[in-house]
Amino acid sequence: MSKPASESSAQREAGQSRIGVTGLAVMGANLARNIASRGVPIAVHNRTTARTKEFMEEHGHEGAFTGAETLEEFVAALEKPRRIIVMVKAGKPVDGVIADLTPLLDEGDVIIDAGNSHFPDTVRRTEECAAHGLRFMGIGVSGGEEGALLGPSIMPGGDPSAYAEVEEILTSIAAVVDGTPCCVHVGPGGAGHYVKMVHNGIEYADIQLIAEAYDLLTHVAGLDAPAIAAIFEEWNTGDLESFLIEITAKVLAKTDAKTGGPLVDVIVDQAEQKGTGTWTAIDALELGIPLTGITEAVFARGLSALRDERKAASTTLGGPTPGAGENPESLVEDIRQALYASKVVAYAQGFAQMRAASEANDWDLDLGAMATIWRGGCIIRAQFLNRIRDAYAEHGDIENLLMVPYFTEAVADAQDAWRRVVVTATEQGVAIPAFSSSLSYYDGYRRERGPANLIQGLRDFFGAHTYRRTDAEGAFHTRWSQDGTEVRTDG
Ligand code: NBP
Repeated sequence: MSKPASESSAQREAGQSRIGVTGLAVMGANLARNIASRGVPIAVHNRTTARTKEFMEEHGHEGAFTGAETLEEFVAALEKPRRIIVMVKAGKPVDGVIADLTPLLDEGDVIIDAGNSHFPDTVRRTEECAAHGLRFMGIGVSGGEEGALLGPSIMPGGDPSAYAEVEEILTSIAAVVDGTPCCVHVGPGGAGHYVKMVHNGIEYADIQLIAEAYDLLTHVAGLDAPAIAAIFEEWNTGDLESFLIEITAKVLAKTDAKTGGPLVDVIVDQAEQKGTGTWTAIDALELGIPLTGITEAVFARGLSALRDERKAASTTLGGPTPGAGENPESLVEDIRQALYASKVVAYAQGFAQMRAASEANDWDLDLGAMATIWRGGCIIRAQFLNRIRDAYAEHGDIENLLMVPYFTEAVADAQDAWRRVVVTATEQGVAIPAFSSSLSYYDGYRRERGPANLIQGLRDFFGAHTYRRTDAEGAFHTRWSQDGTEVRTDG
């Protein structure tokens, strides 16, 4: 893996590095080390030179690195056409780096933004770079700092010719599951960052569902953190097996050195967020796609943040009279099934959103491939994704994963338990927004005829918005406040 120092020095010629990374905070540094570990000569740069020097001192011996103090040196170190990975803080810093690089680059060079950029920014940057003859890629990288170093899930979007030039490097550094690298060209323009956004949104839903299960196991089943840790460890051996369930067991099992009690009991119950869940929810609203799991997860974090208000409300707003205790054993199994069914819904919604976005943007997303590259390296990696990959392999284009026999049956099997959990939580006054909204989505989705006929009637009453009839073509309006007769308005 590591190259001897003498070989590193031999690579420090101008124009020799196959790729460059600018931005050497935790993600950029680890990505650069991962690339170097594959024997790829690489140039590294950071705005603050001290960080580059520190990086070279600590890791320069690990591979064929060229540490550049200035952007000019950095660009000069790269072979042509140049390929530059930008791994700086998302937002304005990315535009700043692109602006600084542009005059130093030649036509056909490639700029790759590997940070968590919002996909409309990627679309804009693609056009701006193209105006200067530069090729641009926006790639999603998931897996945190460890993933970046040891093998992330990579979601590259953008210019296909640029991808062809970096494919070998990217697939070599990605996580590998069953011999398949967790990296595939997602689509043009902002497609890579879009898919990364939905990945993060699904991560929000997964985490919220786990938190709701923990809340129920604590406040309805009456279990303490170590007991719940053991339950999650057990759950991680079945259908729920995943990185997030695995680390939930570890977090719950951790003893606090200061108090001697569970660490989780002394962590402040205010969830923070960096915005990708909100982006996913806003995009779903704009697409008109029901995305209850992820959106409720974002709202739940917002509610958690109102700590002072919640403190005041806890002594003012009454809850239900405590009912008879549940049989803990059957409750634990019910919660497991409710968690699984709600998870199926969250993924079904996320994949339906990607399908809609693919159609709206002409991205031609291969959703089975997305499930495939999320099986390893990323935060939502899970056995479950094999089921989704298999579903796409077998059925091709899928409107909603709930309609695939495996998931149809899984949810049907779990639904009695799921309903009992929602009822029990409601009776006991425990908030389960993701569990209950997922069940409502399921019940709404499986209805041939819902109550929106009344919504249309009301809209026509107060705003003459018209309605369609079940027994005739066309748009109709009733003269509600006049003679009560119906008129056809479209012909
Ligand atoms: P940060 O997001 O903390 O950004 C720090 C880096 O940005 C430093 O190299 C800093 O240079 C550079 N930078 C800033 Br701030 N403003 C700059 C500017 N105007 N011009 C040039 N450079 C600038 O780093 P990170 O946590 O390594 O994340 C990098 C990207 O990867 C982000 O988009 C992040 O959302 C994404 N990401 C992070 C994770 C994770 O687990 N942390 C996971 C997946 C994706 P300086 O040293 O001179 O201040």
